[in-house]
Amino acid sequence: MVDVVLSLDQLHALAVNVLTSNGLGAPHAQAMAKMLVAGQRDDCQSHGVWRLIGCVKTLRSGKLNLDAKPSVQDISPALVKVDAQYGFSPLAFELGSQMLVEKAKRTGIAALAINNCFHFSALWPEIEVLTDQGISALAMVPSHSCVAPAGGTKPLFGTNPIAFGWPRPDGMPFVFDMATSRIARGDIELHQRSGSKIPNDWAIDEDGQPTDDPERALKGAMLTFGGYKGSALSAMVELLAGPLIGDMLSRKSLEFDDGAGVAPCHGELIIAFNPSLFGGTDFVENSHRAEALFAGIVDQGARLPSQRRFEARKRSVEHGVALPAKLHADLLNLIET
Ligand code: NDP
Ligand code: PYC
Repeated sequence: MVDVVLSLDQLHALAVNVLTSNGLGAPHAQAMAKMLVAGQRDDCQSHGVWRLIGCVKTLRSGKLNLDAKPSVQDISPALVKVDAQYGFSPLAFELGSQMLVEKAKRTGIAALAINNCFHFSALWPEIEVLTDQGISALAMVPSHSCVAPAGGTKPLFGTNPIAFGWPRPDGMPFVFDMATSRIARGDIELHQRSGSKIPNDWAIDEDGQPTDDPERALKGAMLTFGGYKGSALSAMVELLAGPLIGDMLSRKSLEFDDGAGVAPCHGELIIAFNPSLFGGTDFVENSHRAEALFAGIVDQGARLPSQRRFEARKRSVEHGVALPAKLHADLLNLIET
């Protein structure tokens, strides 16, 4: 079967149609479609429009507040909280991020804590909203328990991504966005969908043995990246985006799911830094130092994180995106008439 090529506008319209026809309120549908189309556009397959399948399962589960009105609370000069009211996360971020930027610009450092959100997207689209406004940022979320701590064999942590962004004066920002597991769970699910094997160092099966079978990996436990180092970072994500902000650990989020198999519900923490306040009169000099670091990476033939994504973005803006015909058909089938 040949791929189906869609422009980004066509893909956005399809995603909105899938979401609204399944009952999601229009502002949420717009924010979610923007997020998933950005993933597809940047060739981040694990968090692209394939996620609409799980999204619709969540919409139909009765667990999500379809018309949630996120409430933004100005807690202190450096802290804004958004209660997502058990809706999806992208609209909550959109509504809270402007106050986050204003606070970071005034105080030098500020945090946005989002509570009670169903979250299943990549973090770099949020980071780029901040770097576009001259802000450096760090974001993290737990998910559902599916990753064993280093030295253990049972799921405890989520895949718990950490993303970081640094604005650059003349070009795309420096951004990395990575699961603290070996790979995003979405990647294993995509291997399951296509019937292909996975590398046998991504996960262990239910008996604690390495496996190359995505099915068995999903039933067993994923592994952290970098052994005990990734394990410690994953625990940090659980703490900072969980108990610190008054929200669920990945284990609790899975209990809350109660077998429904839908998107994880929990909190998110985003910390924003204003480089011009931190740097003061040395701001320009500090920017040059940052650029020298990036040059030191690329000048030896290494690449910057996000470089692959930015190249994919350029291609997609020019030529649209090619969806496998089966995925396109599956998305059309999700539309309720
Ligand atoms: P990858 O391991 O594919 O990539 C992680 C980061 O490393 C990216 O920024 C990537 O940039 C960069 N990178 C990859 N290869 C290189 C290289 N050779 N040199 C320099 N940089 C490189 O991603 P993950 O599987 O860890 O995560 C994928 C996505 O899943 C993330 O966006 C994450 O937010 C999302 N996720 C979301 C979760 C949630 O609960 N919401 C849970 C877990 C993951 P590039 O993109 O350009 O390749
Ligand atoms: O791919 O690991 C993942 C993931 C978990 C929640 C959303 N994405």
